[in-house]
Amino acid sequence: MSKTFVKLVADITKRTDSRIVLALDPPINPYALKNPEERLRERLNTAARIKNLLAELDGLVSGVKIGLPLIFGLGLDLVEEIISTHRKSYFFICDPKMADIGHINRLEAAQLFDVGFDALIIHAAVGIKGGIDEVVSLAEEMDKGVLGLCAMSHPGAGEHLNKHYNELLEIAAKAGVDGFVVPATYPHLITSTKNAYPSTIIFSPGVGTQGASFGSALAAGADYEIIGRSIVQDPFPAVRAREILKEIKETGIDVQKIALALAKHRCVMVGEFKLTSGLMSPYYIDLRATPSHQDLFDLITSAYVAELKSRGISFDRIAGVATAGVPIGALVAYKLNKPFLYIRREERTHGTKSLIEGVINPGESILIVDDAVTTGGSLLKAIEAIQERGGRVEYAMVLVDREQGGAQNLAKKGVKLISLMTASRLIQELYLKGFISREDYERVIKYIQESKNIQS
Ligand code: BMP
Repeated sequence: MSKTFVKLVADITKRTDSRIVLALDPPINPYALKNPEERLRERLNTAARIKNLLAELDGLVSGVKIGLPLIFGLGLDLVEEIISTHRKSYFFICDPKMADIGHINRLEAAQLFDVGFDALIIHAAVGIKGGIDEVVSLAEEMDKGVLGLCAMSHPGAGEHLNKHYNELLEIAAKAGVDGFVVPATYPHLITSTKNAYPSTIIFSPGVGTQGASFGSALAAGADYEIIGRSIVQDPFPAVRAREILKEIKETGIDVQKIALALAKHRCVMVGEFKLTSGLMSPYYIDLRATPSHQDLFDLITSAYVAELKSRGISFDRIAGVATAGVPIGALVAYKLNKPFLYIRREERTHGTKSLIEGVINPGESILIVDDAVTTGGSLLKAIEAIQERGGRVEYAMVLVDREQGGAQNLAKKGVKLISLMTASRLIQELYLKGFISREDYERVIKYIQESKNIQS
């Protein structure tokens, strides 16, 4: 156990208040260039870009994890330079996923610790004796940390590695590691690990690009989320990191309680369903019946109210979108002491032929409320109807974002989507609480991921 590493992690986190560890895996392959000068230039340019990136992300992420692609690409001298430039801002973890005999592990570890890494990751599967033990003893001599990899995030990890999770966790713990690497895509493993070893730090990869939602591993019990491509490959990494931090904080609402109540009252189901759009979906969210369950209805409408208050959003009226958005919007408006109107599904065939029932005065700011958003079609129709009556729409609010392009489509119209949870997060909760099987969980998450790709 390295008190220094644990303290370093705690000190930096105190300053940044960020539970993100950046996985620094930029695409690099200088060996594709055959001219030595070009190769060197490529390395120096990459190192300079990384230093700029780390300067930009200062205060937004707490740790940086560097893996073999970057070490191969830059060489350890340049990695050492990067670490020493940013030593005060981050803790640095090396991720060689070590898995050799102890003697070799120790040779590798000595070099990695000497260039400045604060901790490294080793596969628990190599076992303690003549495996992890040599690294842990070296780490103790050099006052560094060791993290035990006990499961992995990709689907194939379920074929063998993750089946042995409990044994591997016990090995890592007995070896005296300072932290565990546990995948966000298998959230029940995080929860059981935290229960068994509450004081050992858990680092969870697999959020963002690999499918688990931001904040979901933390909610399951992890201490840090390891995030790579979602930040590194974004054209504006610092802006993206800020958004992700916000998203992580937003998961602070009673997602667990709401998810449980939704499942109990069968307002969310897993199976085969036809959506309003005609598309098929392996899960279904239907909040039309929520007013029949007072506990759930109160929980949901209170969550809308709390979120609006905490964001300090101001508006003149609330418009509910038929069908489920009408009772929810009406109660939220009542709780906030605001006037209410609603948007019909179809125009009236007589009288005004309007979609809108209620009053809008020209120039007023209208908050739209619905239960869930898929691609944003119904919300866009509502926005248009409100604008035709002279109203302004800055925000639309839903309980669940099905992550199929709704937020992006609204943004194109200048409207910001506020969602209390993503569908991935909801499905994760159902899985953790035993409402759905591992197979169903994987099927739904895969569907959500694939529909996202279709949209983008
Ligand atoms: P990304 O957010 O781009 O998917 O990156 C995840 C990072 O976490 C990568 O550096 C990868 O090597 C690492 N990782 C993982 O994805 N799954 C695991 O099970 C263990 C890991 O270390």
